[in-house]
Amino acid sequence: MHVASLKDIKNGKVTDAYFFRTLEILKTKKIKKHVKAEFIAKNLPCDWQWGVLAGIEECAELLKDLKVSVRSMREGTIFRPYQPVMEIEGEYTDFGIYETALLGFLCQASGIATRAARCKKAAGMRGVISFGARRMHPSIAPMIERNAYIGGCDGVATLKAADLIGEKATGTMPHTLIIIMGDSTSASKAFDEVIDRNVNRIALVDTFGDEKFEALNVARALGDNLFGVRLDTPGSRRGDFYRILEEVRWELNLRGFNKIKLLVSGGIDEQEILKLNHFVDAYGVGTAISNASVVDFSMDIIEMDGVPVAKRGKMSGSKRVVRCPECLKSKIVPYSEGKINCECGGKTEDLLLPFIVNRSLKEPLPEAKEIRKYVLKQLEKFPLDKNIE
Ligand code: PCP
Repeated sequence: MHVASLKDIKNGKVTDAYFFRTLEILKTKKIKKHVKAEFIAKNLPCDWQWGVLAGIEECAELLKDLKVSVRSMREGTIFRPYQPVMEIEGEYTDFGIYETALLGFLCQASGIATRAARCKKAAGMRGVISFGARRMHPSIAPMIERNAYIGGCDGVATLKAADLIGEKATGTMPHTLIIIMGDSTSASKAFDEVIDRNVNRIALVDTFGDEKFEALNVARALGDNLFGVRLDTPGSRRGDFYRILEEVRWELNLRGFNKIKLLVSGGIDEQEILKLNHFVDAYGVGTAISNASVVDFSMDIIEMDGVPVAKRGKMSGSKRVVRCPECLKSKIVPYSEGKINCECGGKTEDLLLPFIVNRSLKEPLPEAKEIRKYVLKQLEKFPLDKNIE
């Protein structure tokens, strides 16, 4: 398989060669520099106003064995452009070759978690299920879905990812089952007879016939056993999806099937969700999350032998990021700055906290469920696209 193992990563096999050459030069010239290097994103994809930090748990896996001290934002922290999300302190030659891998962990995971959070913010209490593993290399499916979950998705579709987050895999039924069984009603009946009763019965109603008639057929066939219907209407037939959903909802309600939920999938993202929320109870989101734009983090030295130094375009010196828990306004200040109160009168809290000290984690790593809760809590106060700062 064309993928690197954790052993490859730890052995620096996925490091850009020029970091190795830098190491070779410094070692040959016996140059030892004690540095602080910070990770920031100068901007976010698609004009996002905020990002969700993810990938920290995998960074810990790499950093915990090195002679470094690390300050980091908690995984799941909502951050802004230019805010340092992690800072490594130590001999540059002890961690420099891991820049490629550390950035890879943060950039992709944070893009996925942020897109998931945006979809969840748009959907509110409605369900958002990660359906996108099939769009990416299977070896990273657990990473994709774990970060979709901590970003706010209510469920994941693949077994390995479900194990990773300590949840049951979620899903409905594929078109394949309807094609093999002949129609939605036969497929739904078979599903109802065979599948564990704890699995919601969600019938797919767009394979052969019109969604509203298929939905009525399976509703009459399964009665109270039917939890919901999924519409994955092909693009060529999708037309005005809002009106199709309105019709399906109307026809089901007219015949007393008010409890039956409507789920949609196929080309769904936060904008589609905002359009369809009036009728939809849950969304299956694939490509928009699994193929989310990466967050363009970079790692740069900002202090050397205790002296602030940075390349052009970067602010030198070690920093703190403080945020007011009341109004969630945040600020970047020099590390040496004293207590900071928020203009709203609130006491600010530090977001960049000691994470690894003397080769050990300051605190045990949080479970995925806990990180998700933390993200959802913050999301209550962060609008989708308006800047509250
Ligand atoms: C797809 C499948 C994916 C959905 C759509 C994600 O339907 O259900 O999970 O789509 P997206 O990437 O556009 O968000 P099909 O390809 O019809 O597959 P199936 O019959 O297996 O449901």
